Parts: sequence; C-alpha cells; structure tokens
Amino acid sequence: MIELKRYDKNPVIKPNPDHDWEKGGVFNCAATIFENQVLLLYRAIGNYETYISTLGLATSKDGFNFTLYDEPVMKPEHDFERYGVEDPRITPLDNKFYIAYTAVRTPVPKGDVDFHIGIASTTDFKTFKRHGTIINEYRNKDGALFPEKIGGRYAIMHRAPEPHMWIAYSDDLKTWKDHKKLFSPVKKSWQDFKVGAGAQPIKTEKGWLEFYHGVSKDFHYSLGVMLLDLHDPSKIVSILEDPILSPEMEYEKVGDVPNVCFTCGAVEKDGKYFVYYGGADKVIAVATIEKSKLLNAL
Ligand code: BMA
Repeated sequence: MIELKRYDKNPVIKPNPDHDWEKGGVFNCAATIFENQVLLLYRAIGNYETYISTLGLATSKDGFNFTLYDEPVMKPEHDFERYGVEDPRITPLDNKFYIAYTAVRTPVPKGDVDFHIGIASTTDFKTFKRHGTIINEYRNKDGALFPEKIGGRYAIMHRAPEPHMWIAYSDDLKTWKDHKKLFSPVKKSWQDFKVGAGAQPIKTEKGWLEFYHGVSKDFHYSLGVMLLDLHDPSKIVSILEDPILSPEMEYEKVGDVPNVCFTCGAVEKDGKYFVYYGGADKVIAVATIEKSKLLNAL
C-alpha cells in the first residue's frame, strides 16, 4: 500500500500563544516554491467566539523548519469575506501567484454559514489584490486553480453542489462555465460521505497530480491521490483506492475538530512531494513521498 511518510518531528507549526491572531489554531495551508524556499500561507484562528480566520505566512529552506512572521498577511477586507479568509490554495499562473480561498460572508458559529470561492493574486506575498468571488450561484469552497490554460481556457476544481468534486472552465477567471462532475463519494469506503480538492494540481509527465480529501460517514478526513488527463482534466486517468494518509497520530486525532488530515498544498522538492496538511484543525504537519514511487503506483 502506498502511503505518505510523516515527518517525525511533526507538527511543523503550532498555535502561538503570544500572537492573538494565531493563538487558537493554525492549519490548512497552501504551499508553493517562492524565491527558492517553501512558502506556506496558513489559516489562523485567534478568537473562538467569532472563529474568523486570517492567513499567516511561513517560509523554509528545507521544507521542515519554518520562519514565521508576527502579523497575518491576509485579513478580511471586503463584505464578501468579512467572516474569514480560509483554506487557501496557491497556483502560479500568468507570472503571478493566484490564491483561491474560502471567503466567508456570514458569521461562522451561527447556523447556515454562507461562503464562496474568493480569488486573490500577489507577486510578493506582501500585498494581495482581490478579484472578488466566483461561481456565486452556490455556496462553494475547495477551489484549486490549474497552473496553466488547458485547451485555451483557465480551469478550476471546486465543490458545489456537494458532495462531489467539480471542474469548470473560464476565459477570464471571472465567469466559469462547462461545470463537469469530476469525482463523487465511493460507497462503503473511507470516502463515502464527501470528497473535495486538496492541494493545487501539480503537472507531471503522467497527468495532473491531485492530492485531495475524502470524508467518511463518521467524519474522518483522509487524503487520497488521483491523476487527471493533461489535456482533459475532467477525466481521471488513475486513482488510488486506499487513502495515502488517515488520522492516526495524536495531533491528527485530537484538536478543534477530531480526526482530520486536510491538505491545501503540496510542493515538489528534491525528488519528493511534500504534502502539507492541517491536523485536527489545530496544527500544521508535513508528510512526504518519492515522486517516482507515487507516479509508478498511479
Ligand atoms: C471542511 C473545511 C476545512 C476543515 C474541515 C474539518 O469542511 O471547512 O476547513 O478543516 O472541514 O473541520
């Protein structure tokens, strides 16, 4: 069975009691390579009453030891994200970095929360330009943009209507059409409740590599992996039947939400994939796998 190998000193980032904005939890982070370092944009919670997320920044030369910053780099700025910026995915595209994130529009602890996929872009990870929200006809999250145009159009994975993974296309990154169902929950399995995009898709010689999440009926969040056709990413060319990471360690089982491994980002480095993930909505961990081993298995 193919599984990710956890870093033995996980978690790599924990809540910081000295920073009000990230003392409650740090989790679900985007990952990219920026200026020869691994860069993470991570979700941070300060206050449990409001549960409003901001995004913090962390950088690392080796992918394991991170330098952290005192202030969040992205905070809610507009009405459409007033109650939080969550679960970012970074995609290098058109000489910028685009960020697809969950823009929360109504208060989180109060019942039926409304959220959409927000799009922002940056070149320096200091300032972020907002491009509004997309696919607004549905409550939506788990947006992950592809890093290049495919067949002349931009492409994104998203998650509405639930519980499926969808793919859609756009000429301008604003209007999205030709929505196709990409993948659905699998009966009587570790992913029988819902499935959603995880990391930003990564281009390989065999297809678009996608580390995604699957949720079971007892609310365990595990990671799976699939390969999508390079020219038609609505087609799955290969998918592993078993999860590649499931909640087993204390930091994955016990936290703010129990039994959660949730990825929003992975990078290729030194012949391996480094998959960053939130453990139990509380800490950030990393697990790796050799590129050749994974691609041979798929
Ligand atoms: C999902 C997302 C994630 C979260 C997970 C487990 O729906 O909202 O942000 O990590 O639930 O709570």
